[in-house]
Amino acid sequence: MEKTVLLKLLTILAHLLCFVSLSSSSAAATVKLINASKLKMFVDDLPNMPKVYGYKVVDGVPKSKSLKIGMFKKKWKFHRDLPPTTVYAYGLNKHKATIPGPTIEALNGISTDVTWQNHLPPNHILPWDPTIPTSLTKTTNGIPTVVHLHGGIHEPESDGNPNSFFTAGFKIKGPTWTKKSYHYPNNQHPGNLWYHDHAMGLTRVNLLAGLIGTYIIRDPSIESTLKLPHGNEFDLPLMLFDRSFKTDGSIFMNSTGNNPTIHPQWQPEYFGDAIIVNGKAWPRLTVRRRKYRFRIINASNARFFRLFFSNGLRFVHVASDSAYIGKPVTSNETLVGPSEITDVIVDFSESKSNVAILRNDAAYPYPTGDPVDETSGKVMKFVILPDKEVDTSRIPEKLVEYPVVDLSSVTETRYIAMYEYTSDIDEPIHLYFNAKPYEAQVTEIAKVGSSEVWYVINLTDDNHPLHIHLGLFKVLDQTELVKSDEFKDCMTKNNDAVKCHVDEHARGKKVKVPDYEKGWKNVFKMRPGFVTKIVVRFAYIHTNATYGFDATKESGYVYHCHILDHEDNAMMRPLKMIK
Ligand SMILES: *[C@@H]1O[C@H](CO)[C@@H](O)[C@H](O)[C@H]1NC(C)=O
Ligand SMILES: *[C@@H]1O[C@H](CO)[C@@H](O)[C@H](O)[C@H]1NC(C)=O
Ligand SMILES: *[C@@H]1O[C@H](CO)[C@@H](O)[C@H](O)[C@H]1NC(C)=O
Ligand SMILES: *[C@@H]1O[C@H](CO)[C@@H](O)[C@H](O)[C@H]1NC(C)=O
Ligand SMILES: *[C@@H]1O[C@H](CO)[C@@H](O)[C@H](O)[C@H]1NC(C)=O
Ligand SMILES: CC(=O)N[C@H]1CO[C@H](CO)[C@@H](O)[C@@H]1O
Ligand SMILES: [Cu+2]
Repeated sequence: MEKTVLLKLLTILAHLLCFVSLSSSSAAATVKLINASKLKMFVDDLPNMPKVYGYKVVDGVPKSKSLKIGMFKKKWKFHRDLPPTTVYAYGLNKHKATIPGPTIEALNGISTDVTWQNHLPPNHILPWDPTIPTSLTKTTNGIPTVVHLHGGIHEPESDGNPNSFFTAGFKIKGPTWTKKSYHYPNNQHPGNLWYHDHAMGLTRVNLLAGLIGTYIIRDPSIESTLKLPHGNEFDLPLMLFDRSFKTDGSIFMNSTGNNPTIHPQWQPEYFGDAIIVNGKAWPRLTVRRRKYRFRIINASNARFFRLFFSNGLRFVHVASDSAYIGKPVTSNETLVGPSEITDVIVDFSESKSNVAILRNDAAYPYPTGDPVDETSGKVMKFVILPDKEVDTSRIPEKLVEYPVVDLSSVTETRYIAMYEYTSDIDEPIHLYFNAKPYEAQVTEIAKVGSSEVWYVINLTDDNHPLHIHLGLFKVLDQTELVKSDEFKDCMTKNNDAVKCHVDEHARGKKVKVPDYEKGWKNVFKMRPGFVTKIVVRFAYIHTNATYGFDATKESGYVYHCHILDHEDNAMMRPLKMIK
């Protein structure tokens, strides 16, 4: 605790020191931006990110493995006609580092240890903000980083707590830092995870700079019988994000806050005008006339994607976030919130044309913001070879059924209200859960092995993707608030959902949860003006077993909004486990 107080004092001191130089440099900057719509689309091939195996095979038997993965500052070409961009990239070495980083392949039951090494020079390439709760207090001391494996079920010391950050060579370590090498047991259900930076107050800029990558856990005993498309050619992660660029190729992030007298740099939502897939702007992929599996990860700071194909091809959902769903669900479009993962089969043999454009029509901010234009409305192009192929992969009738949660076993009910605070000029200053900053004493204390019901009450105008570390959840229902202004007034005064009679206000229209999102999730889009009821499980969902590690240790876990700009300021709260 004392360390945290000290850190806060240092932060305040740093504000005083940094404010002048940072704000004057941002005011002086006259940036020349690239108009993304002038970049020719579909000229770069979709990269297939390098694979790194989190296990080794000895005499035919898979065994645990230790990896060293670094973070490097380097140049990256996002588009044929863009100058090389300075980025931060994960990789086995600087030369091999990519954006996104290598895809880590792990096996169920075989643990992977990763020493994440920071090789970043001291000055950040993007405008951070010293006035939000942050791990970066001076421009010259190194860039704090810490890796979170999103969707992972592992001990707190390996969870990448925002205050477990470290700079190059582990020179500066955050107050909750405990170890260099992270241990991922991989004992969970098979599925899609991703790793990304999580440093306090820097998540949005560290990810924007490129610190993201895919992590897949496979379980051959379950997946081999499904016979879904597999192998390097037919089973591909697609990591989507949006970025804006300056004419010199550097990433553009506005360095003037929307409330500059309060936060000189922080803006509530980052949107870029170029849509990037696996590190290339509007790439193309030549595909065979057969089925493919795409693990689509939305790694943008704030952009939602509602994806559909220009030629009517459909998505067959097999999983959402990290877990298989019970049965495949077919849809013509799919909405992916920040950090959500959708896992789909696309059968190109059903295509009537030889070209399919993957498009996006989600407004930004979602759902009430601006419509997309021709530029942000396109994602990538598939060129479909003319000859139909023999395809031995299939879409089974049943996928993977997990034990159902017995709602009578729920031991705790919580109300999680989302608040946004605005300034005199009606611009957001910060956002909190339950009117509490991150540093306020932990209020969400859950029992290992238990199930809880959370009512998530969205009192803001935005859709916030809620992400819970460690636990998985199912969305039970979404109900609109009636007399919502009266309710919001009461909540603003009392911050007490029971006293404000949430049950009498949660009586409006119900919005159906799409079938493909009815499985176990770790992120869900919380609609504005709605109460979303979820059941959270703190145990393995596939066996119902409790964790084989001590989840009760410090630094505990967190839950947060996955719009990174919100998470950083500070729509995030601690989550503590007890026995
Ligand atoms: C970018 O270029 C397009 C097409 O030429 C034009 O319609 C649009 O207004 C430009 N956008 C900006 C921000 O200059
Ligand atoms: C940056 O943000 C400020 C404050 O919101 C705004 O006035 C300015 O136009 C923005 N600059 C660019 C280049 O978008
Ligand atoms: C990605 O997530 C962001 C933030 O939640 C969201 O705004 C955007 O629509 C998502 N995009 C896709 C393609 O899912
Ligand atoms: C998808 O189907 C729904 C319902 O049939 C329809 O309302 C929607 O317009 C379709 N979307 C696209 C992109 O075709
Ligand atoms: C899973 O475990 C919990 C807690 O021990 C128990 O209440 C629940 O009934 C179990 N569910 C199944 C499907 O076994
Ligand atoms: C867009 C929207 O529905 N906004 C609502 C969010 O919730 C608050 C409180 O219930 C309402 O006041 C907003 O109108
Ligand atoms: Cu996360």
